Amino acid sequence: MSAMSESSGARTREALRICPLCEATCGLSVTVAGEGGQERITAARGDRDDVLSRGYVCPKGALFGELDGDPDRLVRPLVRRGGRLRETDWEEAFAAVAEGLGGVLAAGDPRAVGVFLGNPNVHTVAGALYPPLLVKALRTPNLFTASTLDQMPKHVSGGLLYGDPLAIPVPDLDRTDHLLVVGANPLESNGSLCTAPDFPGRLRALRRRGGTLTVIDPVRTRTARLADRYVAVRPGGDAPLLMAMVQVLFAEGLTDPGASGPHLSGVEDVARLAADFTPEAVAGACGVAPEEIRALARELAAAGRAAVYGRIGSTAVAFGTLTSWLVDVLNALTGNLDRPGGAMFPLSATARAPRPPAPGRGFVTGRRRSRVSGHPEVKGEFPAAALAEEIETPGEGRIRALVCVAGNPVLSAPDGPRLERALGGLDFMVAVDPYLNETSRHAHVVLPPPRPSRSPHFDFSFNALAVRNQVRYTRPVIPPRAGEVSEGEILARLVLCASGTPGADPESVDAAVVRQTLAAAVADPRSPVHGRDPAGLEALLTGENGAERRLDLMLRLGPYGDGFGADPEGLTLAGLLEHPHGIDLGPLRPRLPEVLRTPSGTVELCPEPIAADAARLRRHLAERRESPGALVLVGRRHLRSNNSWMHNVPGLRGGSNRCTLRVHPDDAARLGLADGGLAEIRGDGGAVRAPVEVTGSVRPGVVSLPHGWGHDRPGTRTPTASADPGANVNRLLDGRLLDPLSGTAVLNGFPVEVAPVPAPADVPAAPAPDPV
Ligand SMILES: Nc1nc2c(c(=O)[nH]1)N[C@H]1C(S)=C(S)[C@@H](COP(=O)(O)OP(=O)(O)OC[C@H]3O[C@@H](n4cnc5c(=O)[nH]c(N)nc54)[C@H](O)[C@@H]3O)O[C@H]1N2
Ligand SMILES: Nc1nc2c(c(=O)[nH]1)N[C@H]1C(S)=C(S)[C@@H](COP(=O)(O)OP(=O)(O)OC[C@H]3O[C@@H](n4cnc5c(=O)[nH]c(N)nc54)[C@H](O)[C@@H]3O)O[C@H]1N2
Ligand code: SF4
Ligand SMILES: [Mo]
Repeated sequence: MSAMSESSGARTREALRICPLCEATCGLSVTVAGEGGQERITAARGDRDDVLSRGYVCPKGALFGELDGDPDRLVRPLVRRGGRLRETDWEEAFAAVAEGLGGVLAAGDPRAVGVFLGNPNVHTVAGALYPPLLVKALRTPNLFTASTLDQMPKHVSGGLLYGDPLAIPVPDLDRTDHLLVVGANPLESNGSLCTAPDFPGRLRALRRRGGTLTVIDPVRTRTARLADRYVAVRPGGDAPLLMAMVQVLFAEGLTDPGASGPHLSGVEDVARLAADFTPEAVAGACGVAPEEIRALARELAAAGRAAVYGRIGSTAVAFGTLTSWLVDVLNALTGNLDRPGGAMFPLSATARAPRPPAPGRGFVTGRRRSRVSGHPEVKGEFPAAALAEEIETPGEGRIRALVCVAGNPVLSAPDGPRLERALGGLDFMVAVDPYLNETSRHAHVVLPPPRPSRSPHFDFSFNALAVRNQVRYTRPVIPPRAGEVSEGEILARLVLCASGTPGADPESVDAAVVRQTLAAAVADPRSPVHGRDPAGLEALLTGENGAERRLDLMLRLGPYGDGFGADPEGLTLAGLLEHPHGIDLGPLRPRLPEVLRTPSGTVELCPEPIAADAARLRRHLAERRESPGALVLVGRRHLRSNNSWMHNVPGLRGGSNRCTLRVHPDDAARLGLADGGLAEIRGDGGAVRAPVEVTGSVRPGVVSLPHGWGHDRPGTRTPTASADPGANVNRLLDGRLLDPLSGTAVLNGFPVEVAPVPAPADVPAAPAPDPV
């Protein structure tokens, strides 16, 4: 796996590392130069032998070394003393956490500690293994994550349909004949909730084999330009549009659930629910002509194997849960749910081993309510948009301390300025983050994880969303420096602080999980280790540290595992390490009814909360007023970036990767906006300014502004990002617009007003003094 060479006098070696920078999880082959503590990555290429990515790499992955080696990354912890953050050693930093967190916890109200978990947690080993333990140890109801800025609607719809919020079908990209994309731009994002390295190549392959691609998006994106049919929907118009497609399928007798039919219940209820959403009734709201809606439905029904796939433009919208549900309903009604070439459930190597189908407890939300606005809990979380008010609003149960792991909510969540004020007023905040940025600058302690090259990689989340079952693991490419603390250890030590035992051995956190898991497994008659001695099994685990032993445990008890000898051919960590390019576990296979955990044991196609939300949609359509000239804003992503944290890497800046406001020429002319001029954008939450880019790619009435910008705050240490800070789009929001079923912020399709900012030369000069 790692070959040494001496070229031009410099000592280099090659090593493998799964790319952690987006959901595609490409295998990289990296060149490591230097020696000892000075080793660094000097090049990154696609690993041609990787079982999933087969050599693919995107421009971002190719710059893995530059990102990894960013000199502005923190290498030592920071502790606030006398109002200022200063570098210190790990012992002092953890002591400060124990004191700060301990002080708040000592008052006896677990609600006083909030937790925010950001997106990179799904890209790290530590982020998968420790945050659940941290939340449990804190016993706090105040958990907030990036999910309520993103895919929470998909969890709710999966929870209601299948009884398991983690049951998310993915399009079987390589075998489908027809892909209908709703609000996703994989040519920029590289795919999401669908792990598929070289997504663009897979779309081209679909077209080469005679398949068709349809894209529904208010913006004619690079993905849309590949499509056979492009539908310029009004932002937020997908719920009525897809509802009308369902209506057409029933009205024209085009439904045929196929092999999944026997597992569906509530089909007739869906027919009744959709009956009055005719294409004519929704055309105004979604901005799509009735004939085009009928064509979309007919093409979907006529395609041999088809998949409907929705992403952020279908989730972070006002009817996000309803739209996410409709995506799966369309797949089910056309016989494409759970069939090859349709939308399928991957089976990852660390998932629970399949069990005979059995009714489950189903999925409920609202077991608790948030203190200030009464938002229902969803999957144990409250809306990220409600974090600021939970800190700011006085009274019992107020959040006084925050643990923020891999999150930058000041930029990524609505109403950043309010959140900044709130964070500034906390009694204690600890951030686990490699950067001193807009959010971590408010912390009392910042704990930086090692660079990705010095961290292990396993895709606990994305293997369960991949278009092919496979498993890969990479150990740190470069051994940790002396005194460097792995992110696993950082988080384990936070768990210990939360448990009131800050001095305990961090490995004891993993050992406790291993013991608990084994105790449950040996007591379970369906487990391959039923009746065995747990201490004997624990002794069989391999791995260099607690995190690796937990991975070994999950692999061995998982669907492909060796069951501790029950299947000698099965997976173990040791076996996986012998396959540095990964192990292919085959194409996706049908999994109904085994995935189902609903009370009825069926796919409950028309759950009550969804029916109630359809009534909200009906009211929304009835009350809708056309106001000429009204503008709504949508987001966008750029290939060489990722959310808020890659703007400090010079190689990933410039070109079209800019924070500009894209405006249709008609709107630009009407509003007096010039290409390259400055615009002021106003929303309910505030105003920002950005340069205008006039382009016919956006639908009239729609403007597009990317998120993750706004690096103009004082006290950060990201000089490259701050040199050209861009505007924080989320300042435009006041945090009140949410999809009510999931608590997800409406980040797409919210109203704004746009006006030109006169260039200095255009400002009328002050009247000249009277010539006397
Ligand atoms: N208007 C608008 N807002 C949006 C979106 C949108 O489309 N429009 N998209 C939303 C979406 S989909 C998401 S997922 C969120 C993301 O929201 P966040 O998760 O809050 O933001 P990120 O920019 O992903 O930054 C996460 C933080 O993790 C740090 N980090 C990077 N690598 C690591 C690591 O290995 N370990 C640790 N501990 N930290 C690390 C970074 O420095 C950064 O501070 O933003 C959301 N916000
Ligand atoms: N390069 C890069 N890759 C990324 C990220 C990144 O920031 N940069 N972020 C990662 C993350 S955290 C995520 S969640 C994924 C997101 O992955 P994607 O969802 O594929 O990301 P976007 O490129 O934002 O595409 C969303 C599309 O939805 C469209 N849209 C907006 N509103 C609506 C609407 O109402 N209806 C419809 N039909 N479409 C609408 C937008 O115009 C946009 O083209 O990307 C991931 N990958
Ligand atoms: S597509 Fe994503 S995972 Fe693959 S190289 Fe690019 S950033 Fe890395
Ligand atoms: Mo996301």
